[in-house]
Amino acid sequence: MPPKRKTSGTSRGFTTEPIAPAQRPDDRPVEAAKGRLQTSALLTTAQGVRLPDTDHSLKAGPRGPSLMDDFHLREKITHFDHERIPERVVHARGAAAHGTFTAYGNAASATKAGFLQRGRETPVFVRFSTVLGSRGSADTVRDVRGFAVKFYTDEGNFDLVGNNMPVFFIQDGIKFPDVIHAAKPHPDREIPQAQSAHDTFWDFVSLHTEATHHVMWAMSDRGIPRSFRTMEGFGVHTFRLVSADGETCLVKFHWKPIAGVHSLVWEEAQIAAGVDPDFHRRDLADGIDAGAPFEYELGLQIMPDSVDQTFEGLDLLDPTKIVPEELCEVQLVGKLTLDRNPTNYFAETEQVAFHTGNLVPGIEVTDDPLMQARLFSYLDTQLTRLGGPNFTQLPINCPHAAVNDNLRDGMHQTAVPHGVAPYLPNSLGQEGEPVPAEASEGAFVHVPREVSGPKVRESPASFSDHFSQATLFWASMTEVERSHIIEAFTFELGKCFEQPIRERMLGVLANVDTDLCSAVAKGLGLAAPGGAPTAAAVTSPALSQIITVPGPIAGRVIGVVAADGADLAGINKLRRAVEAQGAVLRLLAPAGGTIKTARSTQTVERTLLTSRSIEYDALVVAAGNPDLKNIKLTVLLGELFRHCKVIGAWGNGDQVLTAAGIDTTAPGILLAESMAKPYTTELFAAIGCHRVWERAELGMAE
Ligand code: HDD
Repeated sequence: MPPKRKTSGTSRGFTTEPIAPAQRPDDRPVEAAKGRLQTSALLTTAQGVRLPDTDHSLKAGPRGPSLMDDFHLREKITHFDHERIPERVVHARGAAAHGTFTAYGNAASATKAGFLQRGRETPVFVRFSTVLGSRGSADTVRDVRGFAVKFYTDEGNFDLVGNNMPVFFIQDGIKFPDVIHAAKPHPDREIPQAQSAHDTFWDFVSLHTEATHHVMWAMSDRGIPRSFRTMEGFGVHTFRLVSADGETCLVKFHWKPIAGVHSLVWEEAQIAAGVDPDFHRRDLADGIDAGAPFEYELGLQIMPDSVDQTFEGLDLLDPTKIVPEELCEVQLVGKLTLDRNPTNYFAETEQVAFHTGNLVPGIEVTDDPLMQARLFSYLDTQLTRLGGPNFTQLPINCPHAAVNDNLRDGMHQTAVPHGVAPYLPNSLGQEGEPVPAEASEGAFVHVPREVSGPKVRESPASFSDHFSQATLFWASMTEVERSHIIEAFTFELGKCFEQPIRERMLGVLANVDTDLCSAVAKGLGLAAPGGAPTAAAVTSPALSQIITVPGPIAGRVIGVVAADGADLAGINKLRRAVEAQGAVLRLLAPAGGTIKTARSTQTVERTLLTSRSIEYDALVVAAGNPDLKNIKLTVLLGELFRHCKVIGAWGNGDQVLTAAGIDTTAPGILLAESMAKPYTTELFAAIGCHRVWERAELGMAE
């Protein structure tokens, strides 16, 4: 019997006190963000007892033993001992930001989801991550990047827990522990950290050929993004959208970065892993602080909800397959802007809990067997990681929609529920008691779908095509990108010790493309096996990330090399132009302090000792110090040159380039008489193309 609908109460109130608004992430004022306890102006214990001293333990005399009496010492040390929680079993290293999603409204006919209705603004929290490394590992390792978005919608939280690659290693979630065991460090010595370049990973991949398409992405430049700002994101699985009148369609989610899709080169990634392991995390926080938000558009590939759930012959339930954009357009339906850094890493970035089952009316999952296993895993893992079932009460996980559940008790319960009958129906009918919602009141009502079939442990026959899209990916790459893929496979397999694993993997590559296989085999000094690659029927140019039309340069870093006597007026002019683009100029000099001329002074932001080339998207030598010569500067410029980055100079700055051995006639070396508008226009256009790939094509670089 449905419970009675009651609006007014009886003598004993019965409500679950909704989480206080001040605890919610969007409207959390500074006070609440600091946490419940941080309200006293004076130092206290956790119990609120004021403390006179926190530097000396209570002892029997200055040289005597510490006393059990010292409640402050015991509380302080005990709390410290328990500061860490288990890191995520995968995606342990991450960085996050707050922001807003604004819907364009053109998805409204496909889904009733409120946050996709025209003009609707929804607060979001986005966590980017690497998959394999521990919490303290380096950002720039070759790996998949997580791209997890929590939408705090009016209808409840919706989590889009995606990656920066549109396909996955495996087709069935039951293999997830296996692929992760294979990819994580070896269990005996716990090495290598945050790397896929080792035997067990390639053993798994070569034995589970469904991973082939995925490793093509991972070995491509997508595995080493330049910035979270320059990564695409993908929901990977096919989802089902439900419209207001009950019509359904199948959909793939995409995030398209406004800044374009750009990557590091492998040597940069390796240098950064040592020189600045926080490279991506720093870039995210600094970029937001500098007023250059991270921006993406949400795209949908909308396909008919057919009985067999295929599109143009592609099985939409197979997470190792993409739907090429050329076959189904990505329609842009809203904009994501990340513009606020977290206040506290642990409280927000570490404690945020995503779950693929956090859905809102209008968005449902499909029967993709990878997704089905995920629906179990995410909630389950938080019980260990966050210590119990009440993690939704943590401010970062707390919905912004009103909550009235009948969930009670458990570890870390912070709500104080009222009433005596937390069950439905009940005959006590008290004020605030929840009643089930009607569909017209926004209830999540699953689309009724027939489900039938024999109980079997099998995959559909369509899942056995493991190579055609790996070949499509390879065929869609430019020459430069292909050379990077060859190098990556050769590097990774070159780090394997077991010859049979290398040979088996070459056998896999032989089924993708003969040239790829023979180039990798050559690099390994092995014979290329024969295979049976099917020629790619079509290519998908959208998969390539090499561009010739300049994109925006917001968030890019331009270094300017100078010393005392440099053209400071020119530097100022350049700085103003750079900042107008949302980019950053960093003044780099042989020593710290200031650079002086007779008329002005500028503060040095980096020295040759504290700087490496990975920090800069371009480096320009100012006029005024033609004699500047320094081995560190030579290395810096040499790396920028080899990594196909823009290098420039004005006035007599070109003499510094020549002294450092830079061929000033090479592509992407931009020289000017003086710092003026035509030069900055040329400079920004070159940086907007990300790299000067002609240098690689001419064999001058990389
Ligand atoms: Fe997962 C975390 C993305 C398959 C089990 N996953 C996690 C995160 C991302 C993804 C971005 C980090 C979330 C955060 O920042 O907190 N995972 C994916 C994608 C997948 C995928 C795009 C395939 C399309 N995952 C997958 C499978 C399983 C899991 C098949 C298990 C059956 N994933 C987990 C997990 C994690 C997780 C163990 C670890 C920490 C967490 O959930 O909260 O439950």
